Amino acid sequence: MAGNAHASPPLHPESLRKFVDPLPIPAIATHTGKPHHYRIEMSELTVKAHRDLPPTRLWGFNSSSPGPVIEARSGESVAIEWMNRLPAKHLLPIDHNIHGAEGDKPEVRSIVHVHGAKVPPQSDGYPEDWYVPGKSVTYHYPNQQESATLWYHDHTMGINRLNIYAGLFGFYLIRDAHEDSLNLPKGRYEIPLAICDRSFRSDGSIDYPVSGMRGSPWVPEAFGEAMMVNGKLFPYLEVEPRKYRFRILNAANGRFFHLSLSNGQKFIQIGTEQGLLPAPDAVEDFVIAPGERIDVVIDFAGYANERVVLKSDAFELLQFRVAAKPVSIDTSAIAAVLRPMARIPESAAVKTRRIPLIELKSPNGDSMTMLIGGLHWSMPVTENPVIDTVEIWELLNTTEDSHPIHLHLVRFQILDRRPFDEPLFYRTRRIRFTGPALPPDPYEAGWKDTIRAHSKMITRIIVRFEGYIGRYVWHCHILEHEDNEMMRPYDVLGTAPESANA
Ligand SMILES: [Cu+2]
Repeated sequence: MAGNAHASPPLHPESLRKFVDPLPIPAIATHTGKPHHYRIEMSELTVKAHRDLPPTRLWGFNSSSPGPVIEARSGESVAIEWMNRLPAKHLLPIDHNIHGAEGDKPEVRSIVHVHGAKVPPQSDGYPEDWYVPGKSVTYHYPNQQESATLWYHDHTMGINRLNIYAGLFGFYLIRDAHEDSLNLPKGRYEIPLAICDRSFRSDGSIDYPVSGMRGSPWVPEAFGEAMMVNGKLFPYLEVEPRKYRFRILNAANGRFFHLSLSNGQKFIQIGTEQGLLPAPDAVEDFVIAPGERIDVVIDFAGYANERVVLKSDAFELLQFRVAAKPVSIDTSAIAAVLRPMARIPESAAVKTRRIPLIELKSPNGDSMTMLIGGLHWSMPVTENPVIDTVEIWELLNTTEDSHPIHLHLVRFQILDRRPFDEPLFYRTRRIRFTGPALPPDPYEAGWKDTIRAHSKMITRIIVRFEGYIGRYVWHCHILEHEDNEMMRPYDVLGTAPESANA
């Protein structure tokens, strides 16, 4: 259903000529003159999403969506002044029934979170710490963590899905000496790819779906038919027949991408969200959920003069045009050992929490909300690990959807996923497993910060809570779920609570 009765008709992306626009490569952010200090401004901008489409109004950072790439070094802190220079009126339909977006709240608000960053709580971008146009905050990022592919995005209570859909996201890369020593492809041979889906109208404007219920536009999922890579529809990239490193981010609100290459060639995976894998791994195809990142090398040597398309099932996303020969000899390497990773033994866990993911439906079967632990955002904190302890969290998914669950502050490892008898659990709260525990997918073998909790399965992760004490959040990264209560605060405590909180 169209958001506006007077709007121009929907655009059918298949009607557009493919691969006529070069892939935009986000600029590296430049500091203010003071080293390690950045000023990043959120504002409205106009882009050409495709050669044959009229200009599109979006929101972005420093006049770009995705925003500029923040490049940080491990162990060197960075300060960023995040300035809200957005207009007073929102680009997309707000649902004032959603908690945190009530009618007494200003329409346009923002707060930026760096996804995957280990930061003190006061710089994490707590969803309720939003501010209005004309204001800014300065956040401090210690970067006391290994090289990794992070990203920044809006996290405002109740309108996060709309702010990100409008374009408020970008890459934040942490590098370190160990990664440098590996001699991976770099410079013009290292390219970030932010993938998302959108709906457009033929006048070039973006369209966000609405429920059709007057006054309650929220929808449980927003999918578009137009696939954007770095802000373009069907772009192409000229490459040399040699190795390239791609940092792939799923920046979509709700779409899972199933990526592969049209020539059947394999990706060489070198990392997950939180850094390098122990060893490279050839992978023919993989699923990447909203919020997840995957770090891969594609070697175009042997494909000179060919066209190779990055696709997600039937959707064509990006065409690589491989040149006849490389400009110079490819001296980059993919080491057999990237970064050793010790498995956290289950015996190290001081506590196991089993947390159900639940969907509430209206009498006519429509999804009303999804909840973590059956609790709303405003209810008291229930997850309160003690700093420097290890816990196992069991995500018991009773819903029909796979939910990408993200914990702020920490990195974790996946133990396994195991199917259970959901109707029995619904009636009696008892667990009866219906199959064996399944190991993580091969491409999930590294440090993660976002994990797909599959339908009717218990997904187990093991986490060491380290870094800082204080209040953080964890949530589903399907943004329509997150905005409508599928997010909970959690506390990292300095010492164990007096009485057991079981
Ligand atoms: Cu979800």
